[in-house]
Amino acid sequence: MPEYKETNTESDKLGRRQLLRLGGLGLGAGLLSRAFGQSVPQQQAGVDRPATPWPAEFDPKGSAPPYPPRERPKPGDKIHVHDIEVTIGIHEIVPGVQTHMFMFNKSYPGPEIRVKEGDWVQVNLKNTSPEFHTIHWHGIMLPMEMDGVPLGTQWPVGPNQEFRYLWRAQPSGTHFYHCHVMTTLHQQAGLVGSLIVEPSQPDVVQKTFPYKRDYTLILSELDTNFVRNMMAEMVEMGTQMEHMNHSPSMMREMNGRMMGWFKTKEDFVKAVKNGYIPPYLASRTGTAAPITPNWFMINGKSYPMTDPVMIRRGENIRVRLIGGGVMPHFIHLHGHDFWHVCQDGAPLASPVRMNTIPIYPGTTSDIVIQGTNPGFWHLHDHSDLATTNNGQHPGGMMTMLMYEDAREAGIKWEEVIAISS
Ligand SMILES: [Cu+2]
Repeated sequence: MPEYKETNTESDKLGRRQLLRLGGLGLGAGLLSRAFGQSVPQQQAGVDRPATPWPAEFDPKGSAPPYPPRERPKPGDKIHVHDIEVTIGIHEIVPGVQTHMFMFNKSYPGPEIRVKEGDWVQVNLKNTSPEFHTIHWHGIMLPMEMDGVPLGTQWPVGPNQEFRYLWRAQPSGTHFYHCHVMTTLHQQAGLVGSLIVEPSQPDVVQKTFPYKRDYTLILSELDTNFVRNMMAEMVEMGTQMEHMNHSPSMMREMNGRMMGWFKTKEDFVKAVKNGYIPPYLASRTGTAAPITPNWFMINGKSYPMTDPVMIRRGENIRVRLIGGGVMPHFIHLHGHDFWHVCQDGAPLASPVRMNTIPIYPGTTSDIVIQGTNPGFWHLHDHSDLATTNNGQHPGGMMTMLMYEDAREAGIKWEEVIAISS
């Protein structure tokens, strides 16, 4: 059992004095110990200690960036270059349901970025949509100027503008990226993708549960009415601007400096006094309407169009779950328990055995599934709402864990795509 080092703080000294006084009243730990027939650890009054000591190897500096975050690449350092273009495209959720969305490289979710810890990553963002965007690197310890917060760390990237992001991939683990302009709207409208930083050497997960295959599952929702209205409003705005000016120069002039901002709080207060109407005082229209998702997706698809997760008997697989939407989800696996091994990219002090794991917006959880029970098993959000397609069961955030060798294991099973139940 690891021992705590004696500290010598003021509260500690006080605690000991108080304990001595209690002892004088005949309420010492020894008496309690005899009463319960076991030893009772001595608590120091006024000192908050966990009942179970933290691991001796615990390092409070463990949350610091592995590399100095403001360092820049040295000559000769290898830089991974990614070109990412934002456009408006059409995405099919299930057959018969297509919707206009923003897209990173014409794909929803955006392409997975997978690099090794310590690698340099340069992303050339090009915006050819008629809206403003940025990219926020969620979970990455980078220089502030690369964090992608519009009017916070950078001017938003306007139509036909470009921005170059450059950062070092750290820390290792499951992360993601998304647009940070009106985050809820733009992320919901398509601008989200996974970002996997692999450790430079096998991590504790790989050592404990050797695996060859890993899967990324981005969980998200979509209110098609809301996104349709937003897109229509935006396209209309673009059309109006074309009417105003038959050359693309007007669009070229639209840049981040045209968005609503003030230099100081005083400027803002003065402007309101002089008649400026902030958006929150304007009548409730468009973007202020409540969002009611009617589609729930894994990697942009709803059941039955979700991709299955494949496994074999005796195999470990790592599944990276990403809360890329605005609602919590409760991912449940049938027929198995799994190990929760990482949270927000970092390995847990000890894996946790469970069969249903909550995934909140903005969080990532890695789980390891072990191939111990051949068959075809449901893997889905346990909230009823999220297993519907436009209000109809079954659908939504649901897929299958499928054993490739189930038939060899003697399982008889007929594949059925259930559309209505
Ligand atoms: Cu955006």
